[in-house]
Amino acid sequence: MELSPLGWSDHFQRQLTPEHDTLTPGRVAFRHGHQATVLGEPGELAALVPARLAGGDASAVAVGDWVLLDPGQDPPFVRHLLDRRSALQRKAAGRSSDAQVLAANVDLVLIVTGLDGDFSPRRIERLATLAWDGGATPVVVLNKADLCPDLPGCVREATAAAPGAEVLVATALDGQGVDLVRGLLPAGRTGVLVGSSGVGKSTLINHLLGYERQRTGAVRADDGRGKHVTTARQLLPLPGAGVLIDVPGLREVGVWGGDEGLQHAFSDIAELAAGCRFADCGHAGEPGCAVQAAIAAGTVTAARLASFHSLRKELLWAQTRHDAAARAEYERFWKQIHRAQRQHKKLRAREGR
Ligand SMILES: Nc1nc2c(ncn2[C@@H]2O[C@H](COP(=O)(O)OP(=O)(O)O)[C@@H](O)[C@H]2O)c(=O)[nH]1
Ligand SMILES: [Mg+2]
Ligand SMILES: [Zn+2]
Repeated sequence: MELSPLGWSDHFQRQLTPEHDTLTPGRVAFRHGHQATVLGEPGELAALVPARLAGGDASAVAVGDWVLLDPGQDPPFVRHLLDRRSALQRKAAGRSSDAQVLAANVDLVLIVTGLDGDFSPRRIERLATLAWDGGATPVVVLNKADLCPDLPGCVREATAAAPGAEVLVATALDGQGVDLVRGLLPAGRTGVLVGSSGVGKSTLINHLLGYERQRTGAVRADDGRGKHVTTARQLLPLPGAGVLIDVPGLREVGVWGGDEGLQHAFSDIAELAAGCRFADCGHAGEPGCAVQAAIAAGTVTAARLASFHSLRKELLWAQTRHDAAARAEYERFWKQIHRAQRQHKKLRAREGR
């Protein structure tokens, strides 16, 4: 198996030193605890992951990682985890402030939504924030177009929810739109599929692979969701194209990371904010707010601004757990909101409203 179609690049080559001469690079296609499936020049290998790389946090081996294997051992042993060039990460479950890597070294995050009731611009915003934050580019895939009564309306909403992202329309059931997805993933590129269960990810994957690799779930008539068909996170090389990482059933996903992802995912609001009268405008009712003006003019929805505020709050909160500077920023954020609310009230009182 050649490495470059799998995503091997200078970024990884540069990390090799002479002491690594006896080791073999490979890409992690699957991991369960200490066991991993690694794709490399010899083909597909079952490898062992040592305890220090087998935890649940960002320092552990994740699907999509490049590792160096010791082929002298049986089974081959993972010796090194090479530095990632990007990663789709979410906040780890529970009270922990750690990140969990869903997919490593990804170019594109394909946000798949079904147009049969699953469609939610708010979820698209959340996933786009994670994508930008991880150094990847989001792409929105609107699937089940056959079931959508207002396709142009949904495309418009999705486009507004993810500025800078391509929006594709597909009916994976009969293969429509599959070529558009394949076109985004030439050899060497990596895409990760995310979305709720039942939106058609496995159907799309089967088309891209050209055979029925994955079971697909029938939709329950009562709630429009797919039956629970559990599969694990895994990396799949596409014939004649790049690789795809499947992250099944991602319903709850906590944002994690810095502010850049959010600024990118809400670039329209960030740009408008430059025109607000106050440099630290919280867009919460201050006078001369360009964002509120855009809402009044109908170019930005109030729901989108609310989503921006709540993701920002969530992000800052996650950061406060391990970072005093972020805690100060969090407090500043709330002070600003409260000040804006007070100003707003005063203004209204003065205007006799
Ligand atoms: N009507 C319609 N159904 C689809 C489409 N794509 C997938 N489905 C169906 O939706 C259900 C869930 O699909 P599946 O690929 O298992 O979703 P996953 O959970 O995201 O992997 C299956 O019954 C599919 O046949 C589509 O474009 N249109
Ligand atoms: Mg599936
Ligand atoms: Zn403002």
